[in-house]
Order: sequence, then C-alpha cells, then structure tokens
Amino acid sequence: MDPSPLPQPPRLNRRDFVALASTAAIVATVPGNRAFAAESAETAVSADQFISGKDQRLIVHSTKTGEIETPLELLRQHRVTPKDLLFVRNNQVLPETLTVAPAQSPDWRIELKGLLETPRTVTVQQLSKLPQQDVELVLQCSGNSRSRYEESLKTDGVPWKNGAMGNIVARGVPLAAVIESCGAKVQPTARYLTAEGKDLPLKTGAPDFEHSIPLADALQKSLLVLSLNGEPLPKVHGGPVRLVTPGYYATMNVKWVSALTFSDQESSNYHHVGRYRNPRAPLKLGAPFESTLDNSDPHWNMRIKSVIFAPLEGAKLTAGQVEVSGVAWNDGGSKIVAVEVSLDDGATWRRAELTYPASPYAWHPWKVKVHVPPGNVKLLSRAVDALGNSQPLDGAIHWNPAGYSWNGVDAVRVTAQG
Ligand SMILES: Nc1nc2c(c(=O)[nH]1)N[C@H]1C(S)=C(S)[C@@H](COP(=O)(O)O)O[C@H]1N2
Ligand SMILES: [Mo]
Repeated sequence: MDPSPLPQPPRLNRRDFVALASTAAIVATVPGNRAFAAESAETAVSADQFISGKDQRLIVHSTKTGEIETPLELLRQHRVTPKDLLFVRNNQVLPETLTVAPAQSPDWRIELKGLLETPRTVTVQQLSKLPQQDVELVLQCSGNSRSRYEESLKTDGVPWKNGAMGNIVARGVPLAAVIESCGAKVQPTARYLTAEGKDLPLKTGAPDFEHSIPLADALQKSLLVLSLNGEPLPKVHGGPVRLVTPGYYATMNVKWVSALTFSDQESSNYHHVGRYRNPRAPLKLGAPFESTLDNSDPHWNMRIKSVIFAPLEGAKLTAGQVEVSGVAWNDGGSKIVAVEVSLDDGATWRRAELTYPASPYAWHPWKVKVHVPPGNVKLLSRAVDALGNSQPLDGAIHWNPAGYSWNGVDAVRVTAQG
C-alpha cells in the first residue's frame, strides 16, 4: 500500500496540509454554511468548503448533490489517491456525509433479502469481525472524460475531464463470505444483486438510486468495504459501508449500503434502466436515446483506457527527447499487453514501458521517451489488452446523449520550442 509515487513534482508539504485541514474544520462548523454552499454552486464554493477535508484545489463542477473532480496535476502525484484528493459523485446525499471523516456506526444494518431461504440482517460490527481483503482498484465514474465528446458534439451531464477517477485500496469482506457467515442461502434462481443505499432522492417520491449487478460476478468479486487506503471509509465515499466490485464503473459501487436484494431480474429502477446505460448499437451523433433493458448495456465492466499524466495539456516543452507517462487500466478481466503513444494522429505508434501492479484492477503506470519536434504537437495514447480490445482513435463512435463511458485515445496538445 506504500504509495510509491509516479515520477512527478513535489506534493503539498505538511504545513500546507495542516493549514488546509484547519480551514476545512472552521468552515464545517459555521452554522448554515451547508446551505450557502448549496446555493452558490460552481462559482464561489471551493471543494474544502463543500466537503470538509477535501483539498481546496479540486474542481467543483456542481454542489447540487456533489460533483468534484481531481485535476491531473494532483492525481498524478500518488499511486494510491489520498482521500482528500479523491473525486466525489453523489446523485443523492445522505445528510451529514459531506466530510472525509469516518462514520462511527457499528450498528449500521444491511438487509439481505429477495431470493434467499431466509432474509437476514448484518451489522457493520459483524462485518468488521470477519476476515478482510484488500483490493487495489481504479474507481472511475462512467461519466469520466465526458468533455472529450464535445470535440464532436456536446452531451448532457457535467463536463468531467479525466479526473473523475482515482486508484484506491478498498478493504472489506467478500460478499460470498458475508452470505456464508450469516447462513443466508441464495436460491438457485437468483441471477442479480441489487444494492441500495440509505441516501434518498432530492425530491420526495422521485426514484431512489440503486443498481443491479450480475450475481455470479458479485459472488466472485464484490466486497462490502469498510476501509479506504487503510483507514475507516470516509463518510463521503460511502462510510460506514459500501459495495465495491473491482473492475466495474464506480457508478455501480453503491455507497451507504442498506439493502442487498437477490433477484432473477435486473432492477427496473430509473437510475438502473433509464440512466447509466450505453446504447448497444452505435448512435448517430445527436440522435436521441431512451435506454431500456433490451437496447442498452449497464455500466458494469470498465472499458479499456489510458490517460496521459505527463506532459499535461498546454505544456510548453523544449523540443527533443520528452518522457511521456501515464496510466492504463481495464476491467481486470484480461491482461493489458501494450500501451502505445503516437505523435502523428495515430499513423504510427511507439510502445511504452508498462509496469504491472499486483492487482489487475489497479492503474498500470507506463512511460516512453519520444522525440518531440518544434511546434504544436498532439500526443496520443492507447492501451491494448490480450483480447485485442483497445481505445478507438475516434472516441465519438461511442457518442451517446449522456456522454457515458468515453474510452477514445487520450490526447494532449503541447508546444515545443526548437
Ligand atoms: N448510495 C449512493 N451510491 C453511489 C452514488 C450515489 O449517489 N448514492 N453515486 C454513484 C456514482 S454515479 C459514482 S461515480 C460513485 C462515486 O464515488 P465517490 O463519490 O466515492 O467517488 O458512487 C456511486 N455510488
Ligand atoms: Mo458515476
């Protein structure tokens, strides 16, 4: 778990951290501050004012429920993304959770129901006594990099750049072990697991956020997570307990889990059927799309992707040898066999040196030295896995009105002085 850093500029020193932390603490104790934060939205409110303990340099896209992104210059400084830098995406908010402080809730209950021989309830205290597992994994919103679609056609949703993701260490109890320990026998007809959190919709009566995942995957991979990067799970990231399925989009990792339902069908919930799905057949740019269970796929396994961490967009360089570096990942289901970089719009590619992390679900760091000529240069990167999956040169082939699941080649424009 030692965050052996990617080779990057120095991070905040301790004094800065202490200063930041105390600012956040003061802000959080000002009465009525929350209401102020919610009203003034994007412009006035910094991340640490909105969510206590977050770094004030994070990008605040929206304070309606919480959409906060990590700039790449901060994200690239750590192999394991610290809690104060990790992005946040709330569709709904559980009161009192806009903080990185841990939840002290040993009595928190999760109901196990549906196709079980007998329904059961497990508490956080019971979970904390079971053997825990660590998994290093990429936590990525399925809207990450949405702004890249704008090069072809704008989409709905906040314009995330590449920072609606982080690389974290999730520690928790495998779902299969939870089921076994409480003696809940799953009936053979069960095929899906639907997770629901304690948070409620902004408007009363609106559909509550929940998601279904295939039970076979859940039994193999999902954890009921109690800790993040070796510390108790911060409230804002779902503390005290969150369902995490490595290799899946973060969207499916339901925070503040309160119920797990075993069923023979996917949930018909609006957030699971009407949102967070990708069209199965390509759409024409600008075409409307209403997702149903039949015409679309849910945001389960992450598409293969790479992101350039250095140089950053707009960098001014000296022409000549330049090291290009970044990270790559996929759903962990097949080995990433190459990451390649192009300086000629994809006509030719140079292979980067790839480092394999212990966990197949974690960021795979890569780097390569290339010769950058004087002038304006566009650097591209793409990852390829053992099944031949890669990133399309034209990411807009996956265009959809909600701007989900971008995985086009990454592109960074730099200027080199001769
Ligand atoms: N209960 C609950 N879980 C949730 C959400 C939510 O609104 N409520 N948002 C989801 C979405 S869309 C994302 S991308 C991730 C964000 O995780 P983070 O805020 O811990 O970074 O949480 C997911 N889990
Ligand atoms: Mo998301």
